[in-house]
Amino acid sequence: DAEDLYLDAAFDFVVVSNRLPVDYVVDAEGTQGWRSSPGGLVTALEPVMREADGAWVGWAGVADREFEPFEHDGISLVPVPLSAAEVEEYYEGFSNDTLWPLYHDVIAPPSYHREWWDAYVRVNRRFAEAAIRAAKRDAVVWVHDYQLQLVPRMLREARPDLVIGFFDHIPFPAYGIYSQLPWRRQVLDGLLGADVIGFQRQADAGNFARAVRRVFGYATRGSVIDVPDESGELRRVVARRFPISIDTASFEELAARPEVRERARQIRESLGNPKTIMLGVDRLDYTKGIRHRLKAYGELLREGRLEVEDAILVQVASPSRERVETYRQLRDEIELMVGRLNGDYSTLGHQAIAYLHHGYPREEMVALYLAADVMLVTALRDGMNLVAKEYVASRIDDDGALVLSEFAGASDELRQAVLVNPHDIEGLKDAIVEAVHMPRKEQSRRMRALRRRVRDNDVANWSASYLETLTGSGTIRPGLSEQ
Ligand code: GDG
Repeated sequence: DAEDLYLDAAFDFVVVSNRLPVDYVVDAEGTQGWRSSPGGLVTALEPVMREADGAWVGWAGVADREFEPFEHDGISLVPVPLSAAEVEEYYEGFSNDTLWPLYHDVIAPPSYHREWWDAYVRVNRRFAEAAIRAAKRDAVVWVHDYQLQLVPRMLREARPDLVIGFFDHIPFPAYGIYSQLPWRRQVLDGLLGADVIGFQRQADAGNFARAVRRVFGYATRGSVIDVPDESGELRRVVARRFPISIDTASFEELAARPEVRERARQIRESLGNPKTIMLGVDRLDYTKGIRHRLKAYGELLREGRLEVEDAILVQVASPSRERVETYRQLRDEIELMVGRLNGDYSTLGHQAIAYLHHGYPREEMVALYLAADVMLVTALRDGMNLVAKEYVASRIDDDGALVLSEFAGASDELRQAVLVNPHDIEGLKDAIVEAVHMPRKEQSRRMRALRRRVRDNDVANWSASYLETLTGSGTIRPGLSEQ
């Protein structure tokens, strides 16, 4: 009964993402609780959530556990349960071993398994149902990322009253690659249930529109796609770029704190105050181009264009998706390379690479950004790459140099970085050397322009501009779709 759908609905604004912005923690005494996992998305959406009576639907990160909806830090959270088998098939399998490699231009071979697809459909339905129960009549529902591409269509079918948004955080590949997906039709159809489909780059939106033309033959005009409903009537779907960003002010604030600056000085000192500290910060993922970076750095040492007495590479590789085989292999390869390079080039007094397979608190990350003269972002494919923006935002003294892959979405905006094609190892080496020797004046000219960019487009601008396109205004108002 349609009215039943609204029975426990309480919210005008519902965000749906694979993970809730909290972690479940049990301390030494066995006390259970929730800890915020601060990310850009929460920061951006928190104010909207509070103002608009919002809720967040997502998995709590613990398999085989059911949690009741609860409130944390003033945000209503609606947990969606996943079984251990679903985590394996929907999350590690279809999301991270099918879609992730496929959408990143098959840097690693995607695996296609029909059982994984079945689990993906089932879990997407569960997320959709949770959102349907949470959303008031005419509410705005904003679905995030590649794990939940079927949710927009499921929402529309059950609840045509809703305003439905989707944002894709990762690239959308060219049709020649996308067309490998055995379920290419269903996924496109799932996305087309949304009113607005947001992408990081114009290129992603273009790839999506082309796929829609090829698979369905629908007409597209610029960012508008005309999607016929069952009665043949055309519904207008917008697919365009909304480049995501960071909470710039909070990075600037951290970078100005005396204790963070002191920590940056300590880091430099503990590394022996070298002339140049180079830094890489990535989840340990094959899309990030860590191998290419290490290869280029090793050759520069071999050729004597860099010396371990003057330079060190600090590589933070935060643990990621460790139950997926490709990621285990990658870790072995990277650690073999690091071991070889250190064996070949380190001296008793000077290390070639400081390799850290850890996650760090935000303050420590900013201290590292402040300590680094050169930041290396060499992704082979990356939706945006927030690390590049965080480095820039933290450089409040307008110095330092950013080497940035043109295959990261961030390169559309951060034009004053030293842009590289990481596949071109000679070019990458030249870019690193250029960044290392960049005169202070030029660093400052470039960094000022880069910083202006991340200040002008911070994450609050991003969400406001998305929601404005979705709702016709920046705020969520009840009864919107009736207007
Ligand atoms: C996906 C897309 C897109 C990393 N290690 C630590 C740590 N981090 C933080 C970074 C940054 C975030 O994680 C990583 O964001 P990225 O954008 O660089 O990359 P993905 O994780 O692949 O994110 C990407 C993004 O979604 C947003 O749409 O830009 O393209 O792939 O914020 O700082 N943070 C802390 N300790 C760590 O050790 N505190």
